[in-house]
Amino acid sequence: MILRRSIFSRICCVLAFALSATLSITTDSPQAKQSSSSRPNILWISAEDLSPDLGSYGDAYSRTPNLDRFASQGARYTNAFSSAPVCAPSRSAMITGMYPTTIGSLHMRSKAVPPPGIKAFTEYLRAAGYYCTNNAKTDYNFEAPPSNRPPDTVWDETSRTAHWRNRPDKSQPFFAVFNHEVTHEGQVRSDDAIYAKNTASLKPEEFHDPAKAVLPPYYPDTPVVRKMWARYYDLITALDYQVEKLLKQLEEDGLADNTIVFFWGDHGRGLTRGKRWVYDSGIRVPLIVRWPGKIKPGMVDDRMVSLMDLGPTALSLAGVKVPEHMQGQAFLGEQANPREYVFAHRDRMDETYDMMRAVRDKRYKYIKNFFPGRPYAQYIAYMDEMPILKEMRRLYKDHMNALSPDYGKALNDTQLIFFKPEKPPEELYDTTVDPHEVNNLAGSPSSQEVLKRMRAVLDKWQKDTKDLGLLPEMELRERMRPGGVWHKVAPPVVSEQVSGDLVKLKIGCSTEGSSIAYTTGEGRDARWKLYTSELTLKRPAVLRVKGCRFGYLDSDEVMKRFE
Ligand SMILES: [Ca+2]
Repeated sequence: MILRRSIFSRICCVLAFALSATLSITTDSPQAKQSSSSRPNILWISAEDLSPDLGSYGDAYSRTPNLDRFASQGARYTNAFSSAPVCAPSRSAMITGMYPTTIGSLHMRSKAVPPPGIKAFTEYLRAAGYYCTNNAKTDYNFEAPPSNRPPDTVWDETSRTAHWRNRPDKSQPFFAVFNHEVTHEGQVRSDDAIYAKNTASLKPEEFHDPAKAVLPPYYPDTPVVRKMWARYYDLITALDYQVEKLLKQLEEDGLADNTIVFFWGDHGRGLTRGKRWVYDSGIRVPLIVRWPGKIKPGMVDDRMVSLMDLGPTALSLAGVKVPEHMQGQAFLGEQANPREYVFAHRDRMDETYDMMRAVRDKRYKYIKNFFPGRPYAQYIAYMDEMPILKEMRRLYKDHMNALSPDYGKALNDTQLIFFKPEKPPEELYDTTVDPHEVNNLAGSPSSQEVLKRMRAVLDKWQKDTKDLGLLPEMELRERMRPGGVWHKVAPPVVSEQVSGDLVKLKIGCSTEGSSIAYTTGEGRDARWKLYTSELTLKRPAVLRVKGCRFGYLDSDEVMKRFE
């Protein structure tokens, strides 16, 4: 325990130190004055719970004409992975550029407190003069009550109306995110009315025929499974229409040539043995990047990319130095720094504990199961709502019940893997010949060399990145937020210097790792900006400031009136 405690506090110290060196970017930004014309806009189009089940990725069942055309205009990444197979941990990695296992956001929905100075990468973009919008999901695993929204230092706008079109100065470069929820697991299994609404844009011939579905070998072939599979693909076609609408808006605004567009899924498909597992079905995602004049149209890029690299890549493209503490690595722009492996983790999912770690190179996947005594198919209330899983559990019951006519034959050996009472401690798959990861090579004599290499890589990564997974969650929580009491950022201190009509203002905050938001507007709809350097206001004026930090309550607001 003492050893673990010291490791955690050491991480905090190291990160705090690393950040004190990079904080100058946030507190003083010469880039902000730079001309915007040379700086590209960046647009992220993300989709929920989406594997690379698109026509451009060679899936003949999928109807995605607009995304396929978009892919033909840019680069399609064939080895892109999320760092976790579920929303909140994956999104915590994406927004900070850090491994959730390092900063404590590894458990699904945990309201973690990251070490000081772990900021949203968008703060560095805002400091450099970008207008940053998010429409609309956040789910970063750090949000504070009562609003459960990220601090006002993170985005210029985050809402269902957030849009690059709202920026007051149209010459300001923007970074805009639009997250599409239509493919989320909850939509796949929604009732018929919601499903009909979600797929209203599809023509009758665009719906997917369940009879023609190509199912993974670990699913039983039944009408229920085929129906869910086809519905997921119908929703992908609905997504395809939504993406097209957004790309058209970019063209209407004359911005397509100076905007780098990223399309990606936040983790793998929201179907059984996909989402929540570190198999490729849970972590491999589509990633398409269109960069006019720079990326050759229609190219295929097979470099290893993690979604946590997206933030550093945005910084690299915007000409902002990637902070040294960030574990994500840019894959485009001047600071591109390619990686050989991606890593993934699975920890508590809702109410159910498990712990898996995975490392993937272009060919092999190695998985270490830290709780081999627990079955894959542990009950998780929300996950168990999925009709495919209900069907599989029904068949497994028949398979095991000697009184059933299907005793011993309801599921085949591949379909039974998911229901094994225990897991192997290690799994190794050759994804080039076994893309569904059902043939575990960990015990195969001819695979021992690969197994040793991958095991050593994972072990080193866990040590290097100070993996917090073995710490009981209650202890982790107690360290992050003793007694369950939320930390609150100290109120910022404003120092002023009046000369004639003008007031010069410097703002500081004593809470380590905090950022400062300010506005000169009054009322609830005031637009909060990120404070980066000395302000000059003309009297009469109002200044409102507050201190913010991920995992903390905002400070009390400080208001000054200059008559
Ligand atoms: Ca998701």
